[in-house]
Amino acid sequence: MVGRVAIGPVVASMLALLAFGGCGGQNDLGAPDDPRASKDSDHANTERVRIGFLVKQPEESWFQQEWRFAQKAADKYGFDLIKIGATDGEKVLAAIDNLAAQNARGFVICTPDVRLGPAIMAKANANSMKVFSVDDQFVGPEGAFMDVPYMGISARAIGESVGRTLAAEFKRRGWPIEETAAAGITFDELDTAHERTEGAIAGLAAAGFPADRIFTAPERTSDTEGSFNAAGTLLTQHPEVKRWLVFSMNDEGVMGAVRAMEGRGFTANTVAGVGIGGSTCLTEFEKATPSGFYATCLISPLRHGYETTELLYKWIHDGVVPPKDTRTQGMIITRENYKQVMSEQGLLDDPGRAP
Ligand code: FCA
Repeated sequence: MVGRVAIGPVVASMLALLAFGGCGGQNDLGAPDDPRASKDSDHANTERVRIGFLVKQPEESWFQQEWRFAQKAADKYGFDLIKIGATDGEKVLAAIDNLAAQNARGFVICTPDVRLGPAIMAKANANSMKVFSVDDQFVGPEGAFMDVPYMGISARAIGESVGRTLAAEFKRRGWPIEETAAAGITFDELDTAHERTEGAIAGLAAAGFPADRIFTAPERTSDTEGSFNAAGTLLTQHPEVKRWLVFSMNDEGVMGAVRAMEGRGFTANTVAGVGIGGSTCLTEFEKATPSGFYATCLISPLRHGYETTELLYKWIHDGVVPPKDTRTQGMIITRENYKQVMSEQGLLDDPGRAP
């Protein structure tokens, strides 16, 4: 279902981008930047706007892609974009101070810890900055999501499409169930991650894959190394499994598990992993010989990078309040079709796509 309905909104957003194209510069007044300039809203239309974009894992391709598309919005509308890798709470708060000193009017953020939400908002409000949260949603002191504009993926539906894809691959390959299990590398402290892997489990189950053949292992960090370690534990616990289906919260989570399985002699014939992302997995798809990384659910760094920054800019510059909660969709891609789909989605339009 995700695959079928995904094209619409993404194409629509790209058409919207085209429709806006060519009118860049209307707000580029070319005034020299003065860090001492007033942040008074009366001045909103006479200063060049400066916006931050903070990400929790600057080494991850997904976040580099978000930055790349955010820069496109900055270039189009003529504002300054300040990209900051903020990998822990201390760095986030220091980055906000730094942005305030540079007279930035707001920032987009994927926070390294969703529970920093109240501290981030307190500091932003003290500096009259507007905030747009992306990917990971702020959690307030009572554990509820905070009322801050947010764009995230449709985590549950995307997870379900991963589960269905794994189940279909299991059937297509004719693997005997008694030799097969599914490995889910989980990161339950983050809601969007929990929803993705729970969705994958539900998708597998809905397609008839037995629940008692699904094993999960928590990763300590949501990167390839964290997943590699979590999968190592799982493999030690289940030496009887001869064929693995793999899912996780992102491409890194699947890739780490696939690497751990390769280290124990598993190959593309005995592992089928389906990620979520579409950036990190490219090296897998580009390999001459297929690996156990079979597919991914492509999500949109274009929307998460460009649109969030554009909405924040319009909020700051034009007073247009952004939508509170936007969930983007995904579509399954494999090494067979990724080039075509990604170029249709405007994701392969620059050489060196992961800057
Ligand atoms: C989270 C994950 C990233 C990416 C993003 C959309 O922030 O950590 O890998 O999947 O959601």
